Amino acid sequence: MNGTLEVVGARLGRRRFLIIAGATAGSAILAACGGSKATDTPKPAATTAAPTTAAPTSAAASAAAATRPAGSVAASAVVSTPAPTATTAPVATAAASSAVATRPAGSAVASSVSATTASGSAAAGTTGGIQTMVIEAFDYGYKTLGSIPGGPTRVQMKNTGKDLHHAQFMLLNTGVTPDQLGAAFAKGPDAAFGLVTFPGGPGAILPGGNAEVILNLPEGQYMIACFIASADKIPHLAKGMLVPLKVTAAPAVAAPLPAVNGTITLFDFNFTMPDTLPAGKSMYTVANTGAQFHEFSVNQLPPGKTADDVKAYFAAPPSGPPPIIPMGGMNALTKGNTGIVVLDLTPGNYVAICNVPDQSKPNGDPHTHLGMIKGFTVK
Ligand SMILES: [Cu+2]
Repeated sequence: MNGTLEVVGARLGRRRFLIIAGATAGSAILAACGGSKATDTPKPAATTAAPTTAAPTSAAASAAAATRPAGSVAASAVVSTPAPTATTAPVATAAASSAVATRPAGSAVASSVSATTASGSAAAGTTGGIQTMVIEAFDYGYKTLGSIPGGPTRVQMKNTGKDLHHAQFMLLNTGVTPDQLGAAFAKGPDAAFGLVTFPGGPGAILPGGNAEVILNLPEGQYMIACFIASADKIPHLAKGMLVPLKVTAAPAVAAPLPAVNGTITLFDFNFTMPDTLPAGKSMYTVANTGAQFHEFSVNQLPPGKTADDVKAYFAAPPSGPPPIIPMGGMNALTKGNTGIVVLDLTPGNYVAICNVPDQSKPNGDPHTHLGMIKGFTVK
């Protein structure tokens, strides 16, 4: 078991790590710079063809833009005993059911998922006709639903831990089970990422923060993972932050997606986006048109720091904390996929970065080394 962890840690440890001073906790957080890794393995067309989010419509603009409540339905208790070989978390019997899926710290990635009850931490409801899925990320696991219907889903992640966390959704290729994916992760990212596609997810957010995205989830077996590593350089997914999510058939009539402020495009290797985003609540469609998978990580710059400082930091071996404050964003999207990032930013200077590794070669450098750092202003 330790050997398994060492393998995972060693693989991810090859990449650069960055130290982020937690604005809330005030303590240093060591986070993996390399967020994820993929091989060039062709994926079945069935799992790669469908974009996760259709073009937004303007019909539901006012309804969706104005509200962001937590799940409005209280979570009811679902008592489950730990399942030794569970491949899925307990199926929610109703939208109000919730589950906690974690593993003990130090357990192998491939070990089984135990599920116990949650109370109020995970809930489902609807907002503007779109269902809401609440994820609590803690040190080290997620409290969230084990099963949701497909279709447009507002995913709200709150970080109640002391570490930096995100929630990367992964859609398993047809026939791949969560246990198989867990076993692949134990061999390293290369083995695992050939088994999935990426539909996005809430980006990295500091302790106490919230990150939100809207994903149009097709039916299938998913897993949610945190690739960020702590000071011990072990990615959080090896500490319990790798949990299954079953997405069942979407309702016959899908809820309309909300209107957005615009589109942010990810490509090999940069971002096409406005130079200025509005302060306060805004929503952007994030589309990956590149060949590789990419993320849109939103980071505020501390006073006096510039995007060039961030570029200089990533261009050299990391020394000390990078001049960035993680503020959410959209986690990795496979080519052709889109999602909506929900932002609530204060005025200031920011950078969008992509920490996903270069997939054109084994153990490629993060895209931050290939130019995927773009400054923008919020006002
Ligand atoms: Cu990228």
